[in-house]
Amino acid sequence: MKIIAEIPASLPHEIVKPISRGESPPQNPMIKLYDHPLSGNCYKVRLALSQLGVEYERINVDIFKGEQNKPEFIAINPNKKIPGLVDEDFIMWESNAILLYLGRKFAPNHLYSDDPKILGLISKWLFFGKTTLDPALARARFMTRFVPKENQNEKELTALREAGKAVLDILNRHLEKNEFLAGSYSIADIGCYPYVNAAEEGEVSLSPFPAVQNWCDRIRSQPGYVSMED
Ligand SMILES: N[C@@H](CCC(=O)N[C@@H](CS)C(=O)NCC(=O)O)C(=O)O
Repeated sequence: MKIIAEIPASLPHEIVKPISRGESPPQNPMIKLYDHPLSGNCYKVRLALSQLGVEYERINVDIFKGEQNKPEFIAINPNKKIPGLVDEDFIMWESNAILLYLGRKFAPNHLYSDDPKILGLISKWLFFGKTTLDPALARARFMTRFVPKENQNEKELTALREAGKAVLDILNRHLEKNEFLAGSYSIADIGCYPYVNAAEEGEVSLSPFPAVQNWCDRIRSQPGYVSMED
């Protein structure tokens, strides 16, 4: 399989070294992550790479300048969205699929399991994340934070915030009885955390959901945790 994986010269990039200096899996050549600091979908991949102890190359795609629409990026993701991940001659896009790929690639590790039931639970929450959670909470955050007030659609925003609360209610009920989404801490939590943690940027309060707040605190205390801003 031969695939283009050249870094477009126009995109700034840096090497990110893992915080935790445990057993690092061999990485040659280095994984490349096409990324943006304000993207929750990219952040979940950065968080997973950090907690897996993987060194990687972080390449900034300025989505606010439309760099995701350049031919060199479309060659990586024809859907014109970040994150994109290039591992030697293998390309991945779709953030939660990337989490599954990284979890399996670096197995065994504490974030992933091949046990059919655990993998089923992990997949369930990652699919819920993509089909239900992110479309409500990520979209509410995007509309509130990045769309100028005069272009915001209040009716749509209200519906998104209500959908976001319904998602948080589902999570809260689960987390009242469970420390993490799929048993122990896993890529399922990493996949769902970024837009829950950023819910208030979309004016969806976390206060009515204490079990969700405690879960966010538990995630922040996991080894190798990095924040969205790191
Ligand atoms: N389902 C995709 C969504 C990716 C996505 O929406 N990325 C945003 C940034 S968070 C993006 O690239 N937006 C630019 C655009 O849509 O033009 C995933 O999970 O990877």
